[in-house]
Amino acid sequence: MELWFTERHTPNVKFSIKVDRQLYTGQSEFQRIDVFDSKEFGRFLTLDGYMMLTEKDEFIYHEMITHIPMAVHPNPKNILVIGAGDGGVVRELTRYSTVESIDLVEIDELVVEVSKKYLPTTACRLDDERVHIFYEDGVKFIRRCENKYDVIIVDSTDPFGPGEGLFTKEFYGSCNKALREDGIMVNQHESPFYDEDAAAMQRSHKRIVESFPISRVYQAHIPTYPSGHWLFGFASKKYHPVHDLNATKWNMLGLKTKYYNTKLHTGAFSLPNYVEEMLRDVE
Ligand code: AG3
Repeated sequence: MELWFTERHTPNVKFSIKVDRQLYTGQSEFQRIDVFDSKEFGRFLTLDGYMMLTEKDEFIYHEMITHIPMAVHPNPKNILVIGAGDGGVVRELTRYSTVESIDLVEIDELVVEVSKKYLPTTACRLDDERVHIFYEDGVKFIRRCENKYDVIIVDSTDPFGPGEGLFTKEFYGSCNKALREDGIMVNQHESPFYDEDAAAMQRSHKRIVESFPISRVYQAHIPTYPSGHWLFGFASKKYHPVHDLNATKWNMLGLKTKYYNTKLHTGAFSLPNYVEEMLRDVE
């Protein structure tokens, strides 16, 4: 018997991974949570049937969403992470000894529990004493924050279901207010490739451009997400993602990364023409 996980990437395209074993399935108040094991990608986590991470390629996503803002901000001490209950972003953040506090706001406590149990390679630093976990809707949490954070990382699901609010104008406005005057926000920005994802990515970019003085988009290839071509948003009040990168300083930290490096940092902001055009259309 063959067992396969399939995510529909468009009405006409499916992506499948052969499954060895299903390790967990459960329904929380918010979503269906599954963990599978596979030969090709190791363990992987899906929410409502959408791929969140696999052990094989999560390093690309987590390093790119974390180290880009951390290398640009000259002194990031107070960090807010929204979503990210799998612990991947926190794992990368805790590697910086200069970070003083990490507030993790995850709407679904069960995602954290399941990740701790079945995904020890990502959920391995959630017990760090600098980490404070709040089980709450990020949209509501951030309304109460003002001038508090140096970096905000929005590690959301797609813009429907529990993560929908994390793509709204109101939310980006709250992020701006929650950041200090030189703060940076980075978010998971969908893909430019398939029509529906591209439309979501344009909507999101438009709202961020309206909410921040500096807003650029960068890319990475993530094999298990739709089309494999994925974008992140970099929004900031003061720092430019490329001109304000202090590569020497970051390299002096001596962090060993598998994907991110400071040359790739600069390159990641150079986008294909069709993507630049889509962004320009909404700027
Ligand atoms: N965040 C979800 C990225 C979107 C994936 N979309 C999809 N498969 N349709 C990933 C969380 C990792 N910490």
